[in-house]
Amino acid sequence: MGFNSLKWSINKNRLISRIKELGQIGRDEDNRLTRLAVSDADKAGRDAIVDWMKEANLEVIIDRIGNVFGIWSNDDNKDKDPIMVGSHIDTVMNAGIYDGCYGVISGIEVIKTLKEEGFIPSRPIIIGIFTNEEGVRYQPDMMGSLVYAGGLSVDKALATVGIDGTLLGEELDRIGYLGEAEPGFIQPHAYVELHVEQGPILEKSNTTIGVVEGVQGISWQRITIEGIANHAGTTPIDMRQDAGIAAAKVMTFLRDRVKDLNDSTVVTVGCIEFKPNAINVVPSQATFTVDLRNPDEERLKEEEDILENYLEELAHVESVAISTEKLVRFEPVSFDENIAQLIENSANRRGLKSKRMISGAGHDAQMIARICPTAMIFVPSVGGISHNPKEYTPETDLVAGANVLLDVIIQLVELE
Ligand code: HGY
Ligand code: MN
Ligand code: MN
Repeated sequence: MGFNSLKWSINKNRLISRIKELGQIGRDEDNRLTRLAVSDADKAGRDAIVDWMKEANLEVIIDRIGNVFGIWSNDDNKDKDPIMVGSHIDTVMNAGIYDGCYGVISGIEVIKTLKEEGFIPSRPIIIGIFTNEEGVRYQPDMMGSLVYAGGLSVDKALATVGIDGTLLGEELDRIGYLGEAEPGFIQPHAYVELHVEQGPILEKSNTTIGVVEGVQGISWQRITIEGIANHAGTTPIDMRQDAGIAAAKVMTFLRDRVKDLNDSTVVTVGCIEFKPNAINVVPSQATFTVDLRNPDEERLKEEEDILENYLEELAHVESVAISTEKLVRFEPVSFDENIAQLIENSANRRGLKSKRMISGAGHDAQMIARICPTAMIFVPSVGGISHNPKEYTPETDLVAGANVLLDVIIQLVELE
């Protein structure tokens, strides 16, 4: 490698100030950060990132699903497959400022640093923002990267109706990010995503760098339970067809089962809605989501089957009708060992403790791994907290992670 990049470091003040600046975009009157995919707040965040891409003299291309790419290429290297870094800037409700944003801003920072150091890459380097990684407003999650990787047709994705009844394609057009490039228009030579861990593993082991070897499988489904509305005061308990109680039984069944399993299965019921949702009416309908995850595909399938059997039995016991709708199903993915090595070597050279691990959270890298060698770099989340305004990573760790990304990009570019 012609450059002793070990001495190179990204510009800490620029990195931290941009993370904080982006973290202010999309706050409500109570100062809560919510930048749901393809919302006005998302537009404002995208506009800020595009400004930083242009300030870095990158060519900006937007594809049909609204993925945004900043491209650094020259006449000598423009015909070679690029090294891509990226992540997302859409958030959940009342979010932290690091999830996704850290990886995007670090990607621009790495390019800025390489330019300032006079580095001339033998391959183009691209920084990408993928649309709708969170999947809160429109499902599935990791939508933009899934479309980019060919796992979902762009027309089907654009026709997605959100939880607020809006059409994704219309919203993309409204915020000015309905691009023209065909998703997948550039075949990356490799993809690296830098992200906060969002869990407790690195902090608990007092480790700075996570060398992420893969992502666990994800199963999202919506369950609807139909009972019969009745009077809360006059209806004896044994005459009720109570959708609410049936839903509560599913939730406690799942939690107790996973707790007893005490393995790597996790389950979450994050959304629930009763109808008619009145204090003195036995619920006629309960609709809720189940997020099941496991790093082992066979085990994840097993848990899905066990839930399906439980629902069949519960319908009889509670005299209710139960239907399910599959929302998302991603198998576990394994990342590229060579890139994992590069991450580990960089951490070692920089005197940073590193640890191999699997990601509990879904990421765009999970999708891009379908089309090119891919890996992820994690830095610790204090208290393992994420999807929460208390999400926090110390500045020293943010800088360390971005410097490891810098090293890995240089080496990927230099390796033939
Ligand atoms: O659900 C996830 O793991 C990611 O935050 N979209
Ligand atoms: Mn994320
Ligand atoms: Mn997230």
